Amino acid sequence: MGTAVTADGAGRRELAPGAVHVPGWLTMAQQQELVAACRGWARGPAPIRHTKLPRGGVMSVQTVCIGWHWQPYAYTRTADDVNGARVAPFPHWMVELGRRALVDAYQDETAGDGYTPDTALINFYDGQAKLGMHQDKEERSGAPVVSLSIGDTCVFRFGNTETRSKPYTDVELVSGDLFVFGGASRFAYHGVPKVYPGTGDPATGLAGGRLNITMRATGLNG
Ligand code: MD6
Ligand code: FE
Repeated sequence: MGTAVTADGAGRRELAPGAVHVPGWLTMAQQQELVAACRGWARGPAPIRHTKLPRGGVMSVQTVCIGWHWQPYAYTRTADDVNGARVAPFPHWMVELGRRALVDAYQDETAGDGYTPDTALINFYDGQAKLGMHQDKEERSGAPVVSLSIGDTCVFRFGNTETRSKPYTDVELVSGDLFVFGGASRFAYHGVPKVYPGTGDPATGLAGGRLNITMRATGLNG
């Protein structure tokens, strides 16, 4: 992966303590590399699928995991609700990308020190896919979540830590944007109520749809 470019002052915004949006953080080359990597993981060892929900439904978003496999509501090393395969390892280049994300989001050269994400959920949105308000709380670590968006623009709804309803702030996440969820915002509710089809640049390698990568530290061993 190339070097992260961030023009400070070019729209970096702290929505709440620890929750930072950095527009245009990924270069086109980085977006292309991420799309290619995600395309590979989507094929296997545990193929991308619509995650089954405990009450019998399925998510409209399609998800593939690396490092650890997430299904509602636990992490395992094997994709037991897909094909039982052990998921692909979490690559070191993505650890480094996550560390650079924290440095740039928090404008602090030391913010990435000691950050070792060990899983990523890779979400793909096509058609009418969306994601309801939720907290990411299966991790036994309060380390930040680093979110990267590629492809179609979406509305990202950033809420509060108490309830899945108002108050919340809607932000548009555009291809290349970084969003870091840490500190006092780590367990805030959030969701994706809308994706705008056809707004992404096919030059990323994504002909359509929206890709979102969230890296996390699970706090699990083994
Ligand atoms: C998405 N993102 O942007 C879904 N979770 O498609 C998330 O659910 C998310 O962006 C935790 C932290 C950042 C996120
Ligand atoms: Fe989430």
